[in-house]
Amino acid sequence: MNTEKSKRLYDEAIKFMPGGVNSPVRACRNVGKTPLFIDHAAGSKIYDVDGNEYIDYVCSWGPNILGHSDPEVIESVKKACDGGLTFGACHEGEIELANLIQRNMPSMEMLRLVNSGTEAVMSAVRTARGFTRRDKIIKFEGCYHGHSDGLLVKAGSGLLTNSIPDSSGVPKSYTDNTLTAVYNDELSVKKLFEEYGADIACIIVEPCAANMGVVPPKEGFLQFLRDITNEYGALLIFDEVITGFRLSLGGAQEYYGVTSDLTTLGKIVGGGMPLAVYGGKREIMECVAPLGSVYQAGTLSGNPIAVSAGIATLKALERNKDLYEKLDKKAEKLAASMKMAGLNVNREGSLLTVFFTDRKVVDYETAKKSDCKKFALFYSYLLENGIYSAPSQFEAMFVSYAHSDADIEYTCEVISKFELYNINKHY
Ligand code: KE4
Repeated sequence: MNTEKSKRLYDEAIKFMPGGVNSPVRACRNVGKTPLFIDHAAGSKIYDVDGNEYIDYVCSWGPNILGHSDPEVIESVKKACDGGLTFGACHEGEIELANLIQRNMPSMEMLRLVNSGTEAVMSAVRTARGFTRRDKIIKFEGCYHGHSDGLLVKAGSGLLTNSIPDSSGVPKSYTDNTLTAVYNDELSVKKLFEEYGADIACIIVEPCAANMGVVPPKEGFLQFLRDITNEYGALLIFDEVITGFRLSLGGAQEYYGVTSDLTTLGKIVGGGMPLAVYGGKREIMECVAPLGSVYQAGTLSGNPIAVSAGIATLKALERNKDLYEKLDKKAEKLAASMKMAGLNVNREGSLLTVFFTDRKVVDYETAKKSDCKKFALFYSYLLENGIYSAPSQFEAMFVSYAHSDADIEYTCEVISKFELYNINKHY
């Protein structure tokens, strides 16, 4: 692949932005590459500035479940732009989007639109603390909930990728109230409740972890979290920024049959625009200003352009009744080809990760055992064959509705040869 223009642009970008990027995991440092600069994307394809075409399994880290540049979403955004970009005031679209969210995720009896998953999680945790009048929270090692100070503890995604599990610049006092447990390990949670039970405001969890790579919850784990939070009067927050509208129309809570007190959404719900949501039980959300004393605000929250993209996306998901079944079949085909090639893959719905460790990956410790150098080979091999995937062992591959059978078959064929590639070229 000729990527000369990307390289030239990267040399410019690093003069302005740390690592030349606006989000660390895009930097491709840990796969020994410099990032591609993308010119445009449509459907399942993404095109770099050198004119190379790739089948895209990053999907902008999840939002593009319909594929890139979905005509209805684009049309909806264009139409909304004609009416003005932002009012800083109420508009009807907010009600329409809230209704679309609530009728698919009924546990979100009351909700607030914000601008990023980080903001949604930060606000949900503050609301849980305000409602319970308790300070401590439990998160799980390897789960990533955005970059608000109190959650940058043994976090996944870019922190795991760059081996900085706890960010500098966060005063110890900001994380003193953040307790960490082991994902899929009920005993580690029980011990924290036995020691701190009365002071734990909430558990926040990715109901299917996808920021240490994809690590599904073991049978009964989510119900256990539901039961123990009920027992101690703590709230259960499902961070569904990735799983919301990804695993099903009702998110992970419908998919696994366990309902949280508060839920955060992002990515898909904004249709590719900066929009996220937190919400849950009415009595909890009534603590949020202006009704209650938990303060949260945002200049561009619920702006008409992002809202129009969210509405168009959720309407499309509701209309395409076969979408989730089709996504599941496509992802299953990919997973099967990975297993045939001797690869260790975790899959949940249309989320997949190939791990380069012989052991089953069930938590942060087993995920960290993965050989990131081998992952980098896999990443480069896919890229050289026109397949664009996340440049990190600790992220997910996303399948979209736009991935055709031909895309999937081609990808399976490329993966099937990886074993040979490994043997012939690198081992
Ligand atoms: P944002 O602030 O990036 O919109 O959302 C933060 C967030 C919260 N919760 C979960 C479960 C998330 O996965 C995320 C963000 N995900 C990462 C990728 N795994 C975003 C990509 C990036 O950081 O560049």
